[in-house]
Amino acid sequence: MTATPDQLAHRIGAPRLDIDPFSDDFLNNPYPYHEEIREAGPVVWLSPYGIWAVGRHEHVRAGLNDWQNFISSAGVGLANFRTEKPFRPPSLILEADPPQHTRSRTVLARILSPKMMQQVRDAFAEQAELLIDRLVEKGEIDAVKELAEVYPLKVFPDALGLADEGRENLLLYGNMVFNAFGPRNHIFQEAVTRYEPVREWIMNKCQREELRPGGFGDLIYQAADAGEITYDEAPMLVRSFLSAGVDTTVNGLGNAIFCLANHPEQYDKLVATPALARAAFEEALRYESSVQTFFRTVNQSLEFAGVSMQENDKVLFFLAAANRDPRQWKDPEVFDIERRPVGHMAFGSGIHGCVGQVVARLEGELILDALARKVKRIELIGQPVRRLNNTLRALDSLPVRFIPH
Ligand code: OVM
Repeated sequence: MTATPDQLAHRIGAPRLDIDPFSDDFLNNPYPYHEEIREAGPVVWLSPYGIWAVGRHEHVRAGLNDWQNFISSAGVGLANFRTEKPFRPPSLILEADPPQHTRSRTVLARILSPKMMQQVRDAFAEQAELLIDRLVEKGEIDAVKELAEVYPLKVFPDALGLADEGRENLLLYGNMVFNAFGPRNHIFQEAVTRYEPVREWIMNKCQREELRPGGFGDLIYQAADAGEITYDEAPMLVRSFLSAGVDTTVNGLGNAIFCLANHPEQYDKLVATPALARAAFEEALRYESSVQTFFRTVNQSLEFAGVSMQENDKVLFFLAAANRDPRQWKDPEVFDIERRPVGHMAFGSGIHGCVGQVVARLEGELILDALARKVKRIELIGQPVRRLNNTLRALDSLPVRFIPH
């Protein structure tokens, strides 16, 4: 985005920071930078990309709830689809505004409903039991490779109705999709290189023949049968499940176990009261948000928090910074599973708020509940290794020992 001197003059009212939110340094430890952005002002100009950054809870929430002014159809990454070619055909839900967004969302929200969660709950619970039993038996494990990646790759594709073969390709796809919301930096390039060989596999899995009748994927095609969406839209909405349904929960679980391993007194509370499983997962989402950021695009020139923004400006909303904003949370740097962090931004907010959050919460609850009942103590036995991603807070490895009751 190139701004004229005149446009830049408008921006003098806002603080400017020379921070690259997609640098290795930022992504390794974003929290000091989040604080800098929050404390500089409600809206900050990030000069390396010529974008706005919003890090305070009140303003992240307000921006995400104003879908008419902060639109998604021009992309929710750094690229502006009005002027740059999207790296893949835009999502019909994430990268869409009403009325298209509403039609897509209605179908996906019905499939991912609380009622549907009752139907899959027993199957999801059984897999959590089996997995944690197996890992307790093993003792020393990598909680990312053997737990956080394994569980979502089992239960979610099962519910979608995908065959077993090649499911690990979904990790490469999710990793690439979430990197593509950032710039074309080395992290993105490496993700694309790893994804390239599985591109055909992913696209093929969006076809009806690949999806077990009655599964979440087939239910999208049934919505097309009923005339709610077109047959062209159905595979694209299956693609949304494949894009957003795995890497998000993988990192939600990985981050939750990371938090509990680093805060043994909190894990003790969970063991004493396994019914805290759902609350513990929620607090981990606040404290280490899997999805750290999303962009919006300014539809028409406007004022936001006293700052003039121009049509087509990109605005980066820091969900994870909002989740540690001291204006919103008491002792935000304290991980406390009894906090009940209502209003956290980890699932976004407004019409684009995560449509799959009931699935994510179910997975989080069932894994943490099984852990609490079967594992007395989680010991870190090696250095956790980060996986840098332009959007996700992710781990590559988390070596732990599970001490059984
Ligand atoms: C989609 C999509 C992709 C990534 C994330 C997401 C968090 C949605 O393709 O619709 O939501």
